[in-house]
Amino acid sequence: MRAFYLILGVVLISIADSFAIDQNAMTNIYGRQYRSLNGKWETIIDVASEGIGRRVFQNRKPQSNSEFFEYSFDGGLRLDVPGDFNSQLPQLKYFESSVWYKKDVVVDKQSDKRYFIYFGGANYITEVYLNGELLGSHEGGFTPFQFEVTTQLKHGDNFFVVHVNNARRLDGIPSLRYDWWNYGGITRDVMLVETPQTYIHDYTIQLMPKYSKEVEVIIQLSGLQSAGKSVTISIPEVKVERQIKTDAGGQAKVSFKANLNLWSPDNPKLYDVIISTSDEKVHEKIGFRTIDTRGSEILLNGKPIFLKGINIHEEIPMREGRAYSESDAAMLLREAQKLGCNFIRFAHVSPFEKMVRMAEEMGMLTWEEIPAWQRITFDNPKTVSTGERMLKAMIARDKNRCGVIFWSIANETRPNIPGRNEALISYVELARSLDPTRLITAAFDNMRYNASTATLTLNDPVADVLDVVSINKYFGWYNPWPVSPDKLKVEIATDKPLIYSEFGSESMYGHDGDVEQAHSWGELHHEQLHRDHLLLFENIPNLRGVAPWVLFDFRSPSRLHQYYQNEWNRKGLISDKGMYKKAWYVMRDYYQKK
Ligand code: GCB
Repeated sequence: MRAFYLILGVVLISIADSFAIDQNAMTNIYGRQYRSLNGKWETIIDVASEGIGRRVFQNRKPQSNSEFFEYSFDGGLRLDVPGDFNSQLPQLKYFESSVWYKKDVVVDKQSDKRYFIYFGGANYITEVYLNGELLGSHEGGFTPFQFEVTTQLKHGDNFFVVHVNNARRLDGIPSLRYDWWNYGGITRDVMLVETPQTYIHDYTIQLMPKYSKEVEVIIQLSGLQSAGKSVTISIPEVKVERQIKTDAGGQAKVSFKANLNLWSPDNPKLYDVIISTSDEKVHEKIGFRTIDTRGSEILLNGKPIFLKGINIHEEIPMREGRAYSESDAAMLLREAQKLGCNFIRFAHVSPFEKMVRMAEEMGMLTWEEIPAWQRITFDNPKTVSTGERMLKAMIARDKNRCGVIFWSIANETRPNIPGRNEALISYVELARSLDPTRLITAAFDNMRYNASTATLTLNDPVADVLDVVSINKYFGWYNPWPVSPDKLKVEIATDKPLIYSEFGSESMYGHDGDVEQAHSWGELHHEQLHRDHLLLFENIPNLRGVAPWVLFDFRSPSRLHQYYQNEWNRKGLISDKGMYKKAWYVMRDYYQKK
């Protein structure tokens, strides 16, 4: 009897475990058996968030003459998914509240399968309902999530209702203020995923850190049969095939040496990797490289590298909407390529998965960030754990992308924000424990200028624990040059690699202005400012990468100059209409010579 309860206990614990795992998104969604739920969804715009009280998610219809419901999706606005709602209708441009989405789905349900609804991303708080019942909720605009629907899904007719609210929140990440458009809604792909009863939930396949030829593989199954199951990993091109058995927790680990042609910007080689069990086969293109630091060098596959970078927002300026499709990714990434970049800082988020994959195929090294932008309420434990979840989800989704070399834990947060140092240091530790194969960084703007020595320094406990320190400084724009650029010394984290992760100024394409006047919003001043920074860069011994702010002019409601800005941040090297500004040529020439 005791043995029976013991076994029952183990079974219950593993069910609970697998349930917990399943709420985190499975890896490599595009390699799964799924049905896209993209397309038109019926919607209700709900400015005052009345829909919860009215139980809109039940989608009820009157059954008697006296019955009525003060809501209905029928005959209403239909919005595109994926796609932010703000850019789909002029009236929604400034909308920051609730939208209800509904989709009818007919399912041929198989009794030997499990089913999940998967969201690539929705901004900012999302509640998902199936056939009138709440499945769960998710906070955060830029990371994927899923809910298992195996028991709730019916054979035949079903309806999903999704409530997305993009109101700014003091306790959110980002918080109330940030310098980009708050595009809300179901902004990324949605799919209904079908898996076997025990399925391959997650796997990590990467070269071990430090210049090494050892590939480490960790595979996690989910389901009642996940213990003691055989799993095979193979890379046919290099004749690797290993069969391993999962442990009691459904995890299998193996490492092996392989003669791999390493991925790099000049050689973006990816291999077809296959993970399989008796029930399932998942394919993915994976590349192998190592990224390390040695003193102030960044080493890619053991060799020093300089990062010729650019900052990119997840926005298509010509459409004035959030980027989400392969053609959007191709447009943005090709422009980075034309500029001569080998490196992209995805600011300030983890962008949609197809963009990260395409960047890797093109040989771009990339930086992903959680949107911990400037003032975050780090003294609120709820906010700190939201950031942790974002970091985990970002790493979980893209840990097999060799192109991603940096996880960034924050942008321009200040040490005097209560709780900030403890929270960020804990994020660094968390990121390292989850992923030892990448470098951890953050961008700082709290540098001090010492006039007597003409030196810029940084004193920040968070910088001390990073692999690579990154600085954002707008000399010639927010701060006048304190001395001429060639006289300025930068002594920041001198024993580590330093990245100049933002610099720039605003200009209107086609308007020359006065080279001396920032307030002329002219291209001549913008161009000269970039030239001046190139002089400064020559003096920074540990500089290992630069990234101008920013590739395209982008929309931001906090830009209030009615003539030159009119809700646009004009720091793009390329205008909102796609025209190259003079500063673009300065950077293109610099990158060609580097
Ligand atoms: C920054 C921020 C970035 C802004 C930029 C600006 O330091 O990191 O998000 O858009 O400056 O233009 O002020």
